[in-house]
Amino acid sequence: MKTTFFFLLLGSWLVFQSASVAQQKPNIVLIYADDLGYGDISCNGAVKVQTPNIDRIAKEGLQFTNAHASSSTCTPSRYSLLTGTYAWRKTGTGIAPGDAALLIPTDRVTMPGILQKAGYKTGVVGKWHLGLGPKGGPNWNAEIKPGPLEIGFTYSFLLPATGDRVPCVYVENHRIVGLNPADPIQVSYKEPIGNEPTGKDHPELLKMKYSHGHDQTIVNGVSRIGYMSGGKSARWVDEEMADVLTGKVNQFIEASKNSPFFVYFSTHDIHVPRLPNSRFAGKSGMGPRGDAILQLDWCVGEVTKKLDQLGLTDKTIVIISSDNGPVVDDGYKDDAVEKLNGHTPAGPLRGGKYSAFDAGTRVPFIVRWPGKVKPGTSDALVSQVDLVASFAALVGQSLTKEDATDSVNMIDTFLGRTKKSRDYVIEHALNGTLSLLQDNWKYIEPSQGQAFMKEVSIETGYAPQPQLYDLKNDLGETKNLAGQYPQLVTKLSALLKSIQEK
Ligand code: NG6
Ligand code: CA
Repeated sequence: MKTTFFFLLLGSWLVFQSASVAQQKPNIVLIYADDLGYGDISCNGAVKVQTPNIDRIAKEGLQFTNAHASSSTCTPSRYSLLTGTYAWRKTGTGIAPGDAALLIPTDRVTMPGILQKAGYKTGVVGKWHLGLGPKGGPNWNAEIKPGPLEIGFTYSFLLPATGDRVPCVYVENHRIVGLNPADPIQVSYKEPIGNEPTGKDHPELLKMKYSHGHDQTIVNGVSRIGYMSGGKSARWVDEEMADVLTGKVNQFIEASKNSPFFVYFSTHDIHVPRLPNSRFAGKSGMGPRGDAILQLDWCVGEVTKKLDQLGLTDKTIVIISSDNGPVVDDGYKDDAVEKLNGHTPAGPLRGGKYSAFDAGTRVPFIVRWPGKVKPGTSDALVSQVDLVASFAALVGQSLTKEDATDSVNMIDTFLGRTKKSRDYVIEHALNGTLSLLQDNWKYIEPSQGQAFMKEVSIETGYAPQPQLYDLKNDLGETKNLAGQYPQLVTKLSALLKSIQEK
């Protein structure tokens, strides 16, 4: 009798234990938009364009006002996001060409690797832009590896680089999708390959003209960065991309619904070339850039609808963010400038994509976990580089001192249990300039470089002298207070230096 009672007690304790462990393993859906500015969504104040699906997640979740990507361009932000280390510590992690080798060493602890170890199915769908294959780049006609599957993902469906870079094909796990071996694909970033027309020589063949760069091989009526030939049956159709990627995300969720899963949905929107589906074309009144925002919002709606249908909403953390700030003309004549219609992609912030000013990295950041994360807003200073250590803590994985060295466990802040800020946040700009944010202060280190990028019409924030801004009273970084607070400049630049030398 006594023994039966003991085993009953033990049994219910075990059930309780496994239930609480299971609770610690929510699914994670990370929707990472491309070039989406702080002010590009209606829940952050946009009025010319509406994003009801993103707004719903914001309303049901926690909306951050001071969250940062690690860099104001894509490759370094993504490198930091997935490894928990600053990309600027490693050379060759700037905007990657489409034939770059895998940038993340396969022995590195990564976000998907940690989650995989904790029993998660881990998928990546969408823009990769972190290189593929061994030194020298991949053999596109054979097995393409190492890649995401070698750094912790169990499934991948990728645009190898970006929408505006060749090769314009999808890579699923180790293979190009739909490649006909009789029509092998060749890629070069050095010289023309094959005899396919380029935008430069045949502008009459273009359905969307380029404004700067982007004048090489024409695919689907759009000239790209880089040359490619062959692989005709495998080429993507830009107007179908959002549907294809969202479909793959939802298939992955469906197939993984019984185990905890992590999906990194790296959208193509709203990067150039902006060629949204005909369902969205012309709908925003702001040209393709606004239409691409509508399309992105639709993607968010489809994925969250899928979670609802499968009864997974309460068991799933949804995060929506962006890899860097906004740009209006990023190389194609797509009416984005002409039809901006008073819309402010950066909201109240100065600068944009590429820049050291805050619009470069301060991006939308929303966390929803019904019943666990209290809806509201948080003005805590946070960085995407901390998601690695924070997810590790969430799922009970330990990190050694050598792992994810720049990542700090901020899970309580991300889940809204506290509004505690990170001690400091570092931002990286296109030319390598670093800035340090601490409390209400922002220090931008001196650097050489043009103050204004004419082609994209963006203020960079580069200056030969140190800059110091009080973001609490001057969010738009208009008054350089470095001369007024020399001691603070010395302190913040010393802190930055010590972190650089770490
Ligand atoms: C720039 C491209 C720009 C974009 C960017 C990368 C030109 C002139 N400009 O070099 O169009 O592709 O790289 O964007 O080629 S990111 O979001 O992937 O960082
Ligand atoms: Ca980007």
